[in-house]
Amino acid sequence: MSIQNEYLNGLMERVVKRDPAEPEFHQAVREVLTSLAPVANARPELIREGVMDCLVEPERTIKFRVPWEDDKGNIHVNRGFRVQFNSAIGPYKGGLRFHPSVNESIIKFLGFEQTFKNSLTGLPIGGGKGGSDFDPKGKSDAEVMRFCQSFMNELFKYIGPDTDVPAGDIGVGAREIGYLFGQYKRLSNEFTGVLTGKGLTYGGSLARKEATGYGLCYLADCLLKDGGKGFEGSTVVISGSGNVAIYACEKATQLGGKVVAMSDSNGYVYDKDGIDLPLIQQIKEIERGRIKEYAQRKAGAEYHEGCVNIWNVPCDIALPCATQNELPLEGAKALIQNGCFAVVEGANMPSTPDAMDALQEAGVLFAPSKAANAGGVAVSALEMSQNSMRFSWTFQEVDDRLKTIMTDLYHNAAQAAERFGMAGNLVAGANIAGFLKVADSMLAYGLV
Ligand code: NDP
Ligand code: 2IT
Repeated sequence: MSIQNEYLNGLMERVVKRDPAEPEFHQAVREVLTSLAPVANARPELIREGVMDCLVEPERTIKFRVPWEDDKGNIHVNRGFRVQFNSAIGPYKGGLRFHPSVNESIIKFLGFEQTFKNSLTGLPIGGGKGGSDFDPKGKSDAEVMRFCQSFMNELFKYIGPDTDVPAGDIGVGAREIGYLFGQYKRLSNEFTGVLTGKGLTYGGSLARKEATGYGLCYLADCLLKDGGKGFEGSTVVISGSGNVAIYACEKATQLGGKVVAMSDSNGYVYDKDGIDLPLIQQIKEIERGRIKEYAQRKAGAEYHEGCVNIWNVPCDIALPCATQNELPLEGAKALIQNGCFAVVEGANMPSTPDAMDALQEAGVLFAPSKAANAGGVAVSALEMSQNSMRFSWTFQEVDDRLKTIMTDLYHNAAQAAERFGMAGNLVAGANIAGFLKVADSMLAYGLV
């Protein structure tokens, strides 16, 4: 669909021309500007006052070299990034991704999306993202530690508990956050809530580890109920087997769903009896192994090479929880053909634009990532609050807040879509609701 506002169309062209080699960033911006056209048509001051132009340009991009030494004494040089996208409603907040595919386009798309997602949580957090093309896979703990320390030696100059608060994302979990936090503490001589996703012994929040996956299912539950469906008795397929996928599997199962397939970047496992989550956790969280080992250890389970074929597994509910553009048009068609009635995005931007269009046109209940996976960053913001208070809430307290946040978020996005004549379109609703709070703050500041 083209952008139904002439100015925004021109802006989109300028974004592409300015950074032609950033396809993921263009994809994220095009989706948002398409949704925002009716808002810009109704409120021309947003264009006149420069809000739209500022929205698509990061406040600051930091790019740095990260030299580190492997266990054999060889020196490697990776590239580090932090994109501080928008601080209109709070300190920059967003994860760090360590994956060989990381480049400026990917970090910019993630930082851009984060701005709207964080606004949707209703909490005071701006948008940012960072990472490196470092691959933690196959590295020893000592190598990961040296890399994280070198990364933080540079990053620490630009972050702070009231400035920019990073967290985890792909390839950055509890181990990496520990090394990063330890180095920040050492360099700054301060113990502050500068990172979230910390270990429970040094300022982490209960339920942060579970938050993205749980929040995803809480939002899915609202969407399913509105559509006259539910997890109870449903067959569920979840791509990925990392932090988001594992806790989505746990909550979907608790809510009465049967998860029959999970994946990693090499392939997927199908278990008709329902995924044995403790076995997945043993393989992925403890042994840092590959998902194919599941089929070797679990009677009756099958392993199939090629992660994208997971969408051919018949299911009622699909939860893509691995990475961007992992659900292409062919996958969407297979889901539709097999009677899937809901797709709820756990990963950031997992559906390609044509897949998203096909799912929505077919009447599949669809929740986009910036709404559906906001539970992780929401509990990160609760971790910041607890750190500031030097106090911690119980698991139940955090989980209850998470549930309320996801329920409110769902209704706000649904109402925003309705208000602008797009009832039932959560993609547009999430973009609009996330945008309005940021935009009104930017207007209040004047041109800065
Ligand atoms: P993890 O590193 O814990 O897990 C990532 C999972 O995705 C792994 O199973 C990985 O497989 C798989 N994966 C990664 N790249 C690809 C690829 N190119 N193709 C297929 N599978 C792939 O990361 P998270 O679970 O934290 O993150 C998953 C997604 O959720 C990301 O999009 C992230 O941005 C998003 N997200 C994460 C949040 C969080 O709190 N952690 C919050 C909100 C969103 P393999 O082991 O083979 O690489
Ligand atoms: O994409 C995301 O929202 C995250 N990776 C979590 C960010 C955070 O600051 O907790």
